[in-house]
Amino acid sequence: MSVIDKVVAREILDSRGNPSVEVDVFSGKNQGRFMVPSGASTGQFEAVELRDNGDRFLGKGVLTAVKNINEVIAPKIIGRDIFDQEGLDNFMIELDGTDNKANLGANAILGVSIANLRAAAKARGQWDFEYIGDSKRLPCPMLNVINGGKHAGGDLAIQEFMLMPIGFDKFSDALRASAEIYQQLKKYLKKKYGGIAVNVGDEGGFAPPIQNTREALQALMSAIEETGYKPLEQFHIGIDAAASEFLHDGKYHIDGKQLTPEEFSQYYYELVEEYPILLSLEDPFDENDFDAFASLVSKYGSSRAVVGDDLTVTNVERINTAIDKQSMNYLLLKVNQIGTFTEAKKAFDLTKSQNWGVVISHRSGETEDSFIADLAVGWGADRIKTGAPARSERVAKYNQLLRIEEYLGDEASYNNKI
Ligand code: 2PG
Ligand code: MG
Repeated sequence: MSVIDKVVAREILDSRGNPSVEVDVFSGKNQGRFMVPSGASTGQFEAVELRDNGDRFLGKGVLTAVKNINEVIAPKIIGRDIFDQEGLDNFMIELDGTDNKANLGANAILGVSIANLRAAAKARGQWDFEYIGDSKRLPCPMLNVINGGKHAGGDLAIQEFMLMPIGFDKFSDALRASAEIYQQLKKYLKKKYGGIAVNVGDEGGFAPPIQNTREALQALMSAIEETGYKPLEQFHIGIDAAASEFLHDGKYHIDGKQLTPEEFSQYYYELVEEYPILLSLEDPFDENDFDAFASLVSKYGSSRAVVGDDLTVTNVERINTAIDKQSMNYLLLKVNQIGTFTEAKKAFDLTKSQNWGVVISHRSGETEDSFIADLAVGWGADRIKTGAPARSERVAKYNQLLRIEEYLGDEASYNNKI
């Protein structure tokens, strides 16, 4: 039997320069490590990310979470079978004793959960994705090339504008084409708005002084065409509105206007009609407005991806509400929204039981950890969203997908379905 011999946690820095948790789990000569990410446009119902408050790191230190791992969790899990992932996760949930991991911290619990999984994969001599599941399908990447909202310092309300390379046979070709467009977009933005336009936001996408959605979409369309690719045939576009972030006093503040929820629905209808390339709409409305989400699903059926992120926070209870109300047809899955591998898998399975799609997602505060690339392949997730094809914490995931594709050779497939 392979058991946990030692657990060591430490405080590290994430891609925004804020502290985060890193955990090592040791079993004999096998070591599993996980670096926990952190969001900015976090959903109200996410599991609790424990921060120290006080003076260190302007209150953002994570030494309490680190201590919880080293002194509370570690002594109680030494000797556990590393292959009993569900047992470990359930044990930590019970030890925490709250329903949102407020005691020990989701950042503490998740670190141990995934580090254990990786130690187990090593013990089996497998890649993480092989240990996680049987799928050999590479996900379609959603590459965030224009950053707005909380991830940038400008006036663009919509948080993310993403390239979706649908019309390719291989992941590596899809990534290459997207990287080419990213470089072309840089030239386009520089020419149109000056050098300041190619500064980048939290996820490596450009943060130009664009103030409205249509202008950003137009920039993307131009970059796709100027690079020689065909909109619709080869590329679609996804957006993440993260709409809760610009809802104030019942109105959505966007494009210099203040829209009621009804007016904002109309705004989407017109946008999709003008830009049929718009395939995926994430968090289009406030995170508690299941009904507004549902109206988009009933209008578009499966011809558009209506994606729940802050709406559902990778939480089966919220996903069940979305099922009852038919509020979405795609789940955005972030492991740190819920805090254990086992619960994330339950969210995945529940979503798939509805024949809905799943996008595995990074956070805006990331690390060089590439676990979510393996997760997306192992589970056979439909899509992965992990930022621009630039900045190492973003490309770490795309690069791991390139390695996996190479390793799988002819057995690899690519999800180029709409
Ligand atoms: C999102 C994410 C990732 P954050 O809203 O989907 O892009 O942002 O990590 O800030 O919640
Ligand atoms: Mg989102």
